Amino acid sequence: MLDSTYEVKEVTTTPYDDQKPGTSGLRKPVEVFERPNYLENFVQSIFDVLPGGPRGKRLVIGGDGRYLNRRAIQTVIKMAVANGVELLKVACGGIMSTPAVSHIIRKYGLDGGIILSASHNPGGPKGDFGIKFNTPNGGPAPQKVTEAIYDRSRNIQRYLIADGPDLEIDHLGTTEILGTKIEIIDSVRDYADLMEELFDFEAIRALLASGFTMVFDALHAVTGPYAREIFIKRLGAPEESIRNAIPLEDFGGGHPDPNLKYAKGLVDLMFSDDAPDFGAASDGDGDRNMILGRGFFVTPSDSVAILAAHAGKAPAFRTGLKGVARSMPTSCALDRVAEALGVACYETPTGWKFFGSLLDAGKISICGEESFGTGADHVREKDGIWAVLFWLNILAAERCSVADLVKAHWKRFGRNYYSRHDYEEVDPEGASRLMERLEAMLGELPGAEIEGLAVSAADNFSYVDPVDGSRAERQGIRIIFHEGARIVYRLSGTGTRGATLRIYLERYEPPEGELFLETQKGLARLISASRQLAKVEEFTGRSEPSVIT
Ligand code: VG1
Ligand code: CO
Repeated sequence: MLDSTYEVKEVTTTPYDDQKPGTSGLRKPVEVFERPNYLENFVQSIFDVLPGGPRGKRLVIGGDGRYLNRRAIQTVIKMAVANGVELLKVACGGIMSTPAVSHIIRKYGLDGGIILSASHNPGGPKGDFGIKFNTPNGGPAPQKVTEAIYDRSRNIQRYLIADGPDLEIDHLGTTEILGTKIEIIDSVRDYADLMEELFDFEAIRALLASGFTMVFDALHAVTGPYAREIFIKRLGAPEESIRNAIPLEDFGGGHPDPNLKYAKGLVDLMFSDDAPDFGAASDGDGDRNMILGRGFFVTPSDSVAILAAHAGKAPAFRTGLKGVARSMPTSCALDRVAEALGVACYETPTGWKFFGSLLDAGKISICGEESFGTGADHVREKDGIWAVLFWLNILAAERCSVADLVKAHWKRFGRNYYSRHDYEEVDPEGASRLMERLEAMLGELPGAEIEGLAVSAADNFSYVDPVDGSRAERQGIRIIFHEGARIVYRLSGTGTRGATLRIYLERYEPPEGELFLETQKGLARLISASRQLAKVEEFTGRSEPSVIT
């Protein structure tokens, strides 16, 4: 009991007007979070909108280890104490992946969790920071909750904090301050145990013992300790199978974003003569994954489709899938698998929060996004290590190469050529004008031809949640061509500097067609149509995207 050293203070504050959560929580440059009371205002806003208030609630807090993580955790602990929270589980060292937080909320029946992360955005004093609230189902707060937090943040007048020394968070143990129980918990064990229930660890162990080689790159972000426990300790992979496994406050200076540009070290290795059989990486907070074979990149849209097609090989899905879902810009490869399996395929707006209600209602088992996010009903977040284990489980059953598995999939279902072109940090005004112009053109597009491609439909995607009827409007402009080709335009909701325009390109090639073109070649006509139609160069000043995946 440390009561006498802490004193509850009520601090008068003034609201900020920019605390609107985006696709995945509140994400801003570190310097913004360092403004007086910026973090405190947002945390108090979260507490204030908890149903019935914060008193007596049971919560968990963890983060991705980036700069500001440790300081912010101390603030949250002291505010939780002052607000009468009954129990706060704190990740040891402050480090816990997003899917692991989701699991802890569910396993211990908590009232929610706070995740300190800006996910794939760079870290360090000049990088980004973020904070996100997850609800009792373990998932990101749905829109009505994030809106309530935002409203509260614009009116906040005071917050409560227990003044006193920082708490030691690097060793497991329990302590109590002013009636709040604080438990420093192992970040890894519960999660690793869950994975062992879902997948055939024995088969994966046998695969790894048979000479099959793998490299997992944690990009100096949160998954390092998880990868060590699971791949090395529990599955017997040799030490050199994990890279960049120590979490660093600035992720070693890189973007902790597992894609072809930012995970370059791994990509170069996988395309070299020394490539192992399997390569994978995860992002800052451990919810994304990139899968590679020797000399082969698996697009995330194909990945989720392939996982669904082979789901029965994992113990978790032995009895089949209830249904599947993908975000709207994700390719339709998954739809074809769903059709073959005879299950429903839902199309949701971008962002994991929309999958939550489908998962809770038991309508889907597996879901995914084109942005390297794949997940299932075991938690309510996308899950990087889970996806890697799922792939290993399938490869252990099939005993073939990654490339052969993907090619066999295309030969059965056809191939959805797919790519995303990002124009990062462009002028926000130009980007909005580009979108407005497209929106104004929607009515006249059907029937028109662009680069010889005939438009069959055009809209700005809106979504009605089939479970609770809530609506999300204007989630991305879709231009649909005959024979299943699509261009989608969206502005990012996670960027913190300028605007990011994302253009998603997709074209379907049937099994008997030309399946093995290089992706950008396979999409060449569509790429040029996408730039021409939206006058991308005129509005953004860029002739080429900054990231192609
Ligand atoms: C991006 C991705 C989206 C993902 C979101 C959060 O959002 O496109 O698919 O859900 O990041 O991912 P946007 O609005 O920038 O396109 V993460 O790894 O922050 O949790
Ligand atoms: Co992430």
